[in-house]
Amino acid sequence: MGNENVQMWTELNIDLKSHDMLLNALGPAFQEIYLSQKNRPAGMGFYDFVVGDIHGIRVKELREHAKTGGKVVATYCVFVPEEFVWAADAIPVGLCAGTQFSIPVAEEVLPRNTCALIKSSFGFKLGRVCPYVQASHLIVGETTCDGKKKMFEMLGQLQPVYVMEVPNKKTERSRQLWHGEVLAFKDVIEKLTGNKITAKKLGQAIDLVNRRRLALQRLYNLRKVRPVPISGKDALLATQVSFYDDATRDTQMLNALCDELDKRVAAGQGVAPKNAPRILISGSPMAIPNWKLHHIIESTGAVVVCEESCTGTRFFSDLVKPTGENLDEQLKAIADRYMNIHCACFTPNDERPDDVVRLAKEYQVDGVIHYNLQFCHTYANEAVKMEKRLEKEGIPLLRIETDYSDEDAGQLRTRIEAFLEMIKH
Ligand code: BJ8
Repeated sequence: MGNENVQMWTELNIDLKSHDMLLNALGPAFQEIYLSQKNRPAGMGFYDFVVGDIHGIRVKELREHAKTGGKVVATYCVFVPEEFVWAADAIPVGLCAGTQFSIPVAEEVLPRNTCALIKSSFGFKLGRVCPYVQASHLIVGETTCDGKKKMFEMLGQLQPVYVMEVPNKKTERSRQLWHGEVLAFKDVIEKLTGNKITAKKLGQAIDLVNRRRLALQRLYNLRKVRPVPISGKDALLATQVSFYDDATRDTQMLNALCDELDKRVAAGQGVAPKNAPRILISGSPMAIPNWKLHHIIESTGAVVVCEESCTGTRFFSDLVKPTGENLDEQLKAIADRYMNIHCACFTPNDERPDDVVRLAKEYQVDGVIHYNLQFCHTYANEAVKMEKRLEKEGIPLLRIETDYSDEDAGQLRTRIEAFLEMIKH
């Protein structure tokens, strides 16, 4: 198995030496952050296995797909409508970009004052340490934030990249632009794969992705219970894995995990005491292996019960409305669903604070931690609005700005402990 993987990575032009260092760092971190947790659901065994073989079996599946002429389409943002990729018999993969490891090499090219997510993703390509990037036939970017769209220009010099234009406003004109972009994306995928996207195939893909969204909704609904039956870290991991696992298998595993959590709830069994402070995290996405904030919060005795982020509710809250097998209606339903993602890249974006207030109530939270990656101006600016809005609602908020390094871990812990002390009733 080991040798087979090495051969596969060599064929993918991976820098084996750096790659070894990356995997060797991941193992102990996962052990400390995840495997040391007590009272975990047995269903998390699947996710532990996935992380344990993070660049093995799934990459092999992608390669086998490619050997039979199938295509792999990599994405960085939840705006890219994966339904078209599945409908053309290609496989979408949400790329990670959550590690400090790939940042130094990226900083040789990108400005240092770029957010960690952008630097990490670019560094994966430059350093040739990510087999998912290497196995992709097309990377799909988007014009969400300035840092990303300029990085995609540089990435395009190293690998085929297509960029979708995401509007900045939510006006009718913007919706029309987005509708046109969705149509154009369908054409791009048809051209890449040589497969026509029919209404039947698209209907099946809509159903496939909706089922996974429903399974994630089910998992999150279980987190509303007190005591909460699963840790925030574990729920985050299950969500992160959904970005690149096979959608059918992922849905099955999520539902199996939820079946187990149902039993825990019925027995009143939780991962933290009933009175443990419940925290909602709102802000930038957390890609694998970015577990830093959850780990700090949960090792202070609090529990994260919800993430209002693209590795949280923004990923799955809305379904694509099933419309039957009419291609025009399906395209509209897809475009409408994706325009409803309340990313900070929109102006204005008043729906996001509304979402946070609603979620804070639904998940019975004691406080919100607003998380933004350093140098991410859109989320940093929205933090100001969020603070005012939550103050009005009487919901305590702590603003955190950080990156992927561990340098500020002690300082963050102190601030979080003080916040928890303040919100204790
Ligand atoms: S829909 S949140 S996944 S863009 S943190 S790279 S915004 S400077 S990640 Fe995002 Fe799509 Fe929006 Fe979601 Fe830029 Fe900010 Fe970095 Fe960001």
